[in-house]
Amino acid sequence: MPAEPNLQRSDAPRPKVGIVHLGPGAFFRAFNAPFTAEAIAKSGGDWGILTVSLRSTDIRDKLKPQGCAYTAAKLAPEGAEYTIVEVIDDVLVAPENPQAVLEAMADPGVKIVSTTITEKGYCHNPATGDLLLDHPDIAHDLKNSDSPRSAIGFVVHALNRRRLAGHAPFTFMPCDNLPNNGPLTRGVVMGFARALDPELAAWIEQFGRFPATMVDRITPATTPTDIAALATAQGYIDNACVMHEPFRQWVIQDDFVGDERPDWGGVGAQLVRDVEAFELMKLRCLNGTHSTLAYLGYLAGYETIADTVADPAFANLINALWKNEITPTVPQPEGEDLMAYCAALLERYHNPAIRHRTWQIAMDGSQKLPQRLLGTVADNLAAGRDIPGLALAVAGWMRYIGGIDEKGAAIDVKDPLADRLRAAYDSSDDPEQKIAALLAIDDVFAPDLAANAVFRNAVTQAFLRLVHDGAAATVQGFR
Ligand code: CS2
Repeated sequence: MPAEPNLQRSDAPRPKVGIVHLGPGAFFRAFNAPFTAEAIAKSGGDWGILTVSLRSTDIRDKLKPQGCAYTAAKLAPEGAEYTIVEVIDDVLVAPENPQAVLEAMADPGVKIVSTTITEKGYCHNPATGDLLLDHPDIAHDLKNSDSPRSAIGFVVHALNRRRLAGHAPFTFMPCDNLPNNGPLTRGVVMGFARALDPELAAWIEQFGRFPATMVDRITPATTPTDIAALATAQGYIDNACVMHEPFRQWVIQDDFVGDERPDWGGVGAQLVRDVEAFELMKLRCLNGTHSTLAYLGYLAGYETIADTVADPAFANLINALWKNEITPTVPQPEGEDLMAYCAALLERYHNPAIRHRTWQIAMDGSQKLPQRLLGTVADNLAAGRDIPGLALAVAGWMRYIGGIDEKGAAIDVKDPLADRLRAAYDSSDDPEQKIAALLAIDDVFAPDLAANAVFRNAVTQAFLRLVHDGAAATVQGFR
């Protein structure tokens, strides 16, 4: 049988580049890029995207042989739909040529720089939101204006080039799951700029724009099995394909330099004045329960989210979390119905066509917990409400980062703080001491939360149950 040919880009005209996007991972390819391609198809505009990998060559090596075209596969329980996306103009790998990246970002034709670099890419303290000036990449970038390593370093040095050349700044639009990501990003950019040059900082303060966004589409990492299934279905090999759920929601604060942006609103994005309530709803209702299912589901031996929620005890746990502990802390955003939103989430988690691994979501918990679970904990404590489900989720994370599963096998814990977390976990055999050592890590736990006796006690009790009974039985017994 002949092998399938590789996907090739069509010869449709290419839009000029108007966006530089840092982080061309699966989420960007399943979400931002198709939205932008649709906006161009509907309303035109020079909004081609130059993407930049900040570290690995992997995505460039997959996309370039295909002319940067790739397939986005929409996987519904009743079947798949495939779209070939042709909006990426090129992929640069920053460490190979940081100058080329800076030049691209400084080009006045580029109006927007956006990011999907995951939480840790912002080099901030997750508990406070402040830039980590002693982060090795930030310390490096403050001294090396021509060869930055971090996204923030690239953004500020490129903004400086634009200022010195007399151009307007680009809009910097973060698209990661961070609380209030616009103001947070403005804060880390300003922290860097102030440390670099007060005049530059004043210019960014005056002219810079940092729209907040809420982004949502479940997009598991692509596997070799996905590539093979696509080849069977479509008759070509696409090494850069992405698999995603049908649902998508993009809420964008309409605050762009010179009002210049693609017509995302024309293709379903919500352009609003205030994103914060949408972001809080999404981080707490979706990502909070996603992380809960990831840690406890992994410990219980479940490979994917769909497998985990197929266990009625886990579905019951997150239903109770939404009802009793999460939605009471979330103001209802305009046009949303919180309980309907959560019911739809459960449906989305059940989608059997989406194989989203618990291990993948469990990654980088130190960067995720504050906005997904701990803010919700703090609000409940302040209101005098109990936190049995949230405490169990936090205890599940603690058990997970301990690095040994319930059968005694090693867990491959991926987290920028993995070594610190493990050292704290291993610092004592006494569970209370262990938990005290973890709670003392103030990149994750704000000191007043760590000191709260109700919280400490609830987490300790849940942790003891997990160790004693295992995750499956503990979730089964959850009331
Ligand atoms: C997930 C998110 O990996 C994770 O931590 O919770 O990537 C989640 O799938 C998206 O935020 C959904 O929009």
